Amino acid sequence: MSDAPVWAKSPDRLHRRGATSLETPLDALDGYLTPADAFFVCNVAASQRVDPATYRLELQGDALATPCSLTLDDLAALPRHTVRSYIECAGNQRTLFGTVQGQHAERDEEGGEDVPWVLGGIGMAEWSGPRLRDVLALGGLRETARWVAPLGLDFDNPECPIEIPMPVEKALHDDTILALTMNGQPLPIDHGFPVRAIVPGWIGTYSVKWVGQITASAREIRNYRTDEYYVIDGMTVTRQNVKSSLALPFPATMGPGHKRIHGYARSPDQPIRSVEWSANGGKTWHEADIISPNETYGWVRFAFAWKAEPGEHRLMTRATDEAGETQPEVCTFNPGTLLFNAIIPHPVTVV
Ligand SMILES: Nc1nc2c(c(=O)[nH]1)N[C@H]1C(S)=C(S)[C@@H](COP(=O)(O)O)O[C@H]1N2
Ligand SMILES: [Mo]
Repeated sequence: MSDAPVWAKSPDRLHRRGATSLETPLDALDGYLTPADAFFVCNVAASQRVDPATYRLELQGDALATPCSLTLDDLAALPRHTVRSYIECAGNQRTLFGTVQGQHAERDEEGGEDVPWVLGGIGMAEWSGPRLRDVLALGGLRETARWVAPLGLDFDNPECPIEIPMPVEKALHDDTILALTMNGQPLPIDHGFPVRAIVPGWIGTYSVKWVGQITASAREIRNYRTDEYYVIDGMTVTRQNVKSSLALPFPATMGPGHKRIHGYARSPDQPIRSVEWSANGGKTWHEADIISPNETYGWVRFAFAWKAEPGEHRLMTRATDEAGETQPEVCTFNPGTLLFNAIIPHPVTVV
């Protein structure tokens, strides 16, 4: 690795997780979109520094009739599409398998590092840039195309090329874009400057940062992440699942009195129908208020009033999306500790 600092932004507002990742303290957020300086970072190595002047996006592969090399101006000249989407690491909340369910990962040193996320391996932003399908059209995408794999320029990593193949249907989806901006500003270095993929609803790893090459092929493109790492029961994980979590430290401590408790709930591809909360172990549930936009691909911010009385409490929340998908009481364990989405009994001590 070079001598450049691991992150371009200050890590001070975030929790360090492993050598190269940063977790958002959800309790420090007060709105719908996550500001870039508070947005979590899930990096396999140091953030890549890319020179925009010499940057090229190489389009290649047997499913392109006219492979080509594009500049940033070429990308910026295409019609822009804006998507408000959260990105959540597949391993977000993985430590809760241990702290809530008493289950511990069986794989440690082998393969990639399991980032020890608590609640904040997630962020919500407005992304804008050309649709991936319009970019692929410049390379003359053939009917034979089955797989499309963006490649990250952060080659100086211990794992492998970060080249994440997705089926062509997802690559051609209306809302799959190559983002040039985040929350109306050029992409920050830590979030993929100058170009990143945004693959809404799918686990964060598909949203490849610092994209320098895209391969389109009739043949399956293999990668460690999709073959081995992000796998449950032999199946590659793609879609996220329905979750809710409180915007409180885990565990939380607070003084007594009337409180307004906040949190975030999300479904990968549906608006949220309801968020319920319980302070008595799930015997009775009450409706929380949704106090933000409620959009496909977005999370929602919710709030409820709770009278904090001295003692030990467990506050639970349960989200249900418009399709009726809801959170389980227990999340089935998987050795990769991925996709933890059980109802969380959030420990709160009132002193
Ligand atoms: N090139 C590259 N892209 C990457 C990664 C990476 O390490 N290198 N990490 C992925 C993972 S695992 C996640 S969860 C998201 C996180 O996006 P963020 O760092 O902008 O929050 O980026 C993805 N894209
Ligand atoms: Mo991740």
